[in-house]
Formats: sequence, C-alpha cells, structure tokens
Amino acid sequence: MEDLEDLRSELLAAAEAAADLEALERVRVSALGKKGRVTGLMKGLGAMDPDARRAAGQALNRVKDEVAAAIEARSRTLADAGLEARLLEEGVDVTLPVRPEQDGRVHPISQTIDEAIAILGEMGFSVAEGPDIEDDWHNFTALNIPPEHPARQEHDTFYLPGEGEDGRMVLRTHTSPVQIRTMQAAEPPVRIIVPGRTYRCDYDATHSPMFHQIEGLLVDESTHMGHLRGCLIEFCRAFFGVDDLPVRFRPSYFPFTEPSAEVDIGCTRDGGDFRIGHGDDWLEILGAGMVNPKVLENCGIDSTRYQGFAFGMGIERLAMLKYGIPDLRTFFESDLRWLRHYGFAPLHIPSMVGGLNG
Ligand code: 2U9
Repeated sequence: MEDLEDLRSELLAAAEAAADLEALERVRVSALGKKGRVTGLMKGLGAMDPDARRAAGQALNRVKDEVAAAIEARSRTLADAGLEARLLEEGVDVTLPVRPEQDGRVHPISQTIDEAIAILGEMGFSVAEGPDIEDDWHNFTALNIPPEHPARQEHDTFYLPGEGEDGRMVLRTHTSPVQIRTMQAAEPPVRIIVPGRTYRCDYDATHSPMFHQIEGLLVDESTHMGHLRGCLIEFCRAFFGVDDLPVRFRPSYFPFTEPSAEVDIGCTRDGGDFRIGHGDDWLEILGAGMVNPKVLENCGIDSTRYQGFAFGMGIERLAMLKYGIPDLRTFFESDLRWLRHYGFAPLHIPSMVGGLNG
C-alpha cells in the first residue's frame, strides 16, 4: 500500500490547488471515483487479515472523509468566487450620469408614483417606507380587521410558512402596516404617504398578485373630514390635470376608517369614447375615511385628543386611466417595445412647478 500520509497530503494539496470546478472534479474522480486511488486502496483491504484490515480501513476512511471535506470546501470557495466575479462584472454603477441617447425609459408605475409624490409632497406629506413581509398584527389586527374577515383568508393573502397567527408572516396586502409602524414610533402630528408594493392572491385581466398602492395618513388635533375632502379633491384635479374635475364622495365601509368613503371622478362614456373630466358618468378611483379611533389606540395614540384621515389608491389603476394603458398584465411583462411606447423621459422629474409629465 502506498504511504497513506503522502497520499493524504498530495490529495489535500490537489484539492486546494484546483483552479476551477472542472479541475476540482478531476481531483475528486482521481481520488474517490470508481477507479480512484483511495477507492483502489479500499478494494485492497479484502486481501488483508482481519486485524490489519480493521486498522487500515479506519485510517483509509479518515483520509477519504478528509479529502471529501476538502473538495466540498474548495467547491464552495470556487462557487462563491464565481458569484463574486459575476456580480462585479454585471454590476451597474448607479452613480453614472443618465445617458439620454441610450433611450432608457421610466416605467409608468414609477412615473405615476413620482407624480403622486410631487402633488402630495407639495401639500406637506413625507414619504414613509416599511417591509414587504409583515406580521399578522401590523397587517390586520392593528387595523381593526377581525380574525374572521375575508381579507385574511388563505385564498386572498400570501402566507409564509410558520406556526400559528403569531408565528406566520404575510406578504403585506396593503401599505397600511407602514402607517401603523410610523404611528407607533412617533407622536402626532403625522403627515405621511406610503407608496409601495402590495400582494394579494389574485390574477386576471384586472388583478395582479403583486401590485402597487399609495396610501396617505394625516393625524393631528383638529383634523376633520373637510381636510380629507379638500386634500383629495386637489389631488384628483392635479393628477388628472383638470382644474374643475367633478369629485364625489360616496359612503362606504372599511374596518380601519369610520366614517369611510369611496371617491369617484366625473367622466364621459359616450359609445366607445371614454374621457376623464366632464360628463354624466362617474368612475371610482380611491377609498378614504377618518381613521377609526380603535386603530389610533392600537398604536398608542390618544383618540380623545387626536383624529386622523387616511386614503388609499391603486397605482396601476391610476396609470391605466391617465395614460390609456388597456391591460394590467402588460405592466409586468418587461417588454421593451411596450416600455418605449408607454415609458417616460428619465430627465423629466415630475414636480408641481416643472409639470407632472412633461
Ligand atoms: C391606517 C388607517 C387607515 C387606508 C385606506 C382605503 C380606504 C382604500 C383601496 C384603494 C384601491 C385599496 O388598492 S386598493 O384596492 N384602499 O379604499 N385605504 S382608507 O386607510 C388606513 C390606512 C392605515 C393606519
């Protein structure tokens, strides 16, 4: 039998020296493969007497395990280095200046969010963000959504693996948990808007399992429904660029607001012609209401001193209406021709002074 210690050192050195995964595989086959050197020695054990066989077998097994572990470790190192190299090679330097000649476009979802931020930012709202993966309490309980509410059903909500209501996490079904976290962390006045991704188990021509919302929350000592009305009427008129756009508030119900309303804007549906603005028809575009005192209390805010209003809207729906995009599913197909058609110039940043969309 060749000297085991020499063989061990040689194979460990070969594994360590393998420059890539193919070279490492050659080392593995030459050592541990069917015709490999360690395997060959194993086969030789049969010819030995029992005592010598036991001692040699144990020593061989130790070498075999050590060589296998060294190959495994080298394989992980090479894979990590490969990933590192790819990340470096494919990395994008986001600090480089925009190259307008490159024909990049801003996605209509980003554009719509930027427009909404420009309008509501001018009114004094700041942008707040939070996690996409939430716990049950922040996504439902704190918002006064009862345990038996249909929104909590498995077929509406993406639940992540985990035990019981306290352990399992959800993909947030609205951006509202961010408002909950903001109220828990700071004293009023609160004046925030929350744009972001939301998730519901739904997929057809008008629903996507991942979609975007922008919600707003204002809490102060004397906030009332008149402030909510003024804010949303101004928002709708600025967003659609129609100064005298009719806006109507219809009574509705949400567990997190009381009273609640759905908001419609005036439109014309004349045969095949659809236009936002005047006319004798209405189109629902957002929901709103006064924050339910129970929700304020859940966040540690004294509801006898503070009141708030909140609103929420679907970004895809706003973008489809404003920019005449007929099919929701096309938003997420990453079709460059679609993006060139519906996308926006990157150097025009929406603002109330410079214009929302060029
Ligand atoms: C807190 C308190 C109240 C947010 C609100 C709506 C009404 C609403 C929908 C619009 C279209 C969701 O994308 S959509 O389907 N939203 O109708 N959202 S009031 O109310 C809140 C939020 C947070 C703490």
